[in-house]
Amino acid sequence: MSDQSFRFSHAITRRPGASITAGLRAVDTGAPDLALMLRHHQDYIAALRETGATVVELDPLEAYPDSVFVEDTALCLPEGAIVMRPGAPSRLGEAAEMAPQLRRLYSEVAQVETGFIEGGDILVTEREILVGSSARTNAEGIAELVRLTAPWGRTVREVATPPGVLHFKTDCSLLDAETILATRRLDASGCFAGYRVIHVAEGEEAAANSIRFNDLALTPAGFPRTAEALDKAGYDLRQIGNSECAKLDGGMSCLSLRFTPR
Ligand code: CIR
Repeated sequence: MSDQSFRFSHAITRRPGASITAGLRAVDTGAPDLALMLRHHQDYIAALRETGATVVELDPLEAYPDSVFVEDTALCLPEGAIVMRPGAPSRLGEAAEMAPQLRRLYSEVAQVETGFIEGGDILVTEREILVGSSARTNAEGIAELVRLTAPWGRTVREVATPPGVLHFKTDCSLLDAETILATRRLDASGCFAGYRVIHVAEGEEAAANSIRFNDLALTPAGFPRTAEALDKAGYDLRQIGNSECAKLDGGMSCLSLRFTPR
């Protein structure tokens, strides 16, 4: 089995700007502290670089308060990149800002033309692309994903993001070619049949938004029982502070686009 779903030569990140305080959130738990978020962001980038990858750091986009969460703007596969169409009206324009960056690294950059779809709802495994329908990702957007990836021989499987959960990957992440880290509530839907699933600890649901990036697994700090389980399972962990992004429903996956352009 290949490991292209978690081995990457590149990542793109975008520094948060002062407008981050206007970022979207389901529940208001207070304004994020930009200085602290920037420190966490630097720790995150350092961990990505530690694996030998090239990390492109983009400047803040003050017009788009949520633009630090670059994952939602594109899907990057080895065959090509696809610019998303975010379902949050305040984020729609962010995707167009990412397109020129992708064109620098990819010869093929496609575009979702209709409907809505955000990268946070897409989990790429070795065998398939899982896409969760959600408040941000609708049937038309999913149909576009199918249309654009079919020529690359990719299989798309539609699954459901649990009600009240922002994105599909808010509740799961890929750990290796056959292992998924997930909340019990998402795994209970049966969407991971055929995969090995490691559950986040009870009460540590926010740890499910982690990433496998080359030899490392990046998890949000503050979830000791899940970290212990992952450590025991043999993953090399880096626990990254996420208190400020968490106020805006963001986690490890949201903060980067990860890819190896062919
Ligand atoms: C939003 O609501 O769009 C942002 N505040 C958080 C986006 C998190 N992105 C992700 O999970 N991929």
